[in-house]
Amino acid sequence: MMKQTTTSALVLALGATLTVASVPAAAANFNVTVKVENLAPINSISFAPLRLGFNNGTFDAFNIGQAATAPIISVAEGGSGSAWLPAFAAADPTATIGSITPALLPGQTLSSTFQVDSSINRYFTFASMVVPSNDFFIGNDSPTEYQLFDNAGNLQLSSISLKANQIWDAGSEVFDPVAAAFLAIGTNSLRTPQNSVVGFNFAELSGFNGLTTAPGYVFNSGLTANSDIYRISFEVAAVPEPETYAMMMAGLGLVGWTARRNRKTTLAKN
Ligand SMILES: [Ca+2]
Ligand SMILES: [Ca+2]
Repeated sequence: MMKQTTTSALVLALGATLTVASVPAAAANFNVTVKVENLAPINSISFAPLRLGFNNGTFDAFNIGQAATAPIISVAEGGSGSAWLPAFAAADPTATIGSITPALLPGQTLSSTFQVDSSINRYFTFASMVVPSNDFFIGNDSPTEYQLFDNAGNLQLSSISLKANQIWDAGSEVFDPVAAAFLAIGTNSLRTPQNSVVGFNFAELSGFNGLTTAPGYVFNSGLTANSDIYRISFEVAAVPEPETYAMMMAGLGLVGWTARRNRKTTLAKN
């Protein structure tokens, strides 16, 4: 951040010519703006903050048909990702990992920008709790399902769209409104182990119909298998690379030398 501030000041001081040089044609680093939209019907599901990572395609937090791991349970049962985020960082230390907060109610949109080296972090992995629920979430089962950047490092995927039939039940906590997150009557810390496996399930959400949510709306699922529920969109902008800083520093030196020479010339004339 400090470096960027200094560079911006340099660019301003040096003027338009060097500003052009600050956008290399073959930049490997991007500022990626991620926009998330809750497309579910009014009064239907909301989403906890999105947990995400631009990565090398090796972190895999869950598998369909298998018991949920602690990392994916930390997303599915509480929304925090308190085990998912550190497990991701441990498995893939060079990944860019973060969150888009706060929760996303039906019809709402949020966005956030992340700096990504597209030459090493070509894949996008995400997870978010679906609420109200006991243990429902959205996320990619295969870590290589969404390749954002091609082998040359250029963006090749502009958005990910999800439908209701892509909602997961972690299989870790039984359905129970009084132990569900996001309901006025629910105590999220309560849980009864389900001892099942991860599988698709959106139908069970209608069991919460008619109950008041924490933000105050009365829940009505309104979902069918093909209902649009969520969209993640990507936009990229180049970030100045180290060589660019070097060019600008060299440019500054040149300006200084020119200024000194002009001053000497002026002094000589006087
Ligand atoms: Ca998997
Ligand atoms: Ca469950």
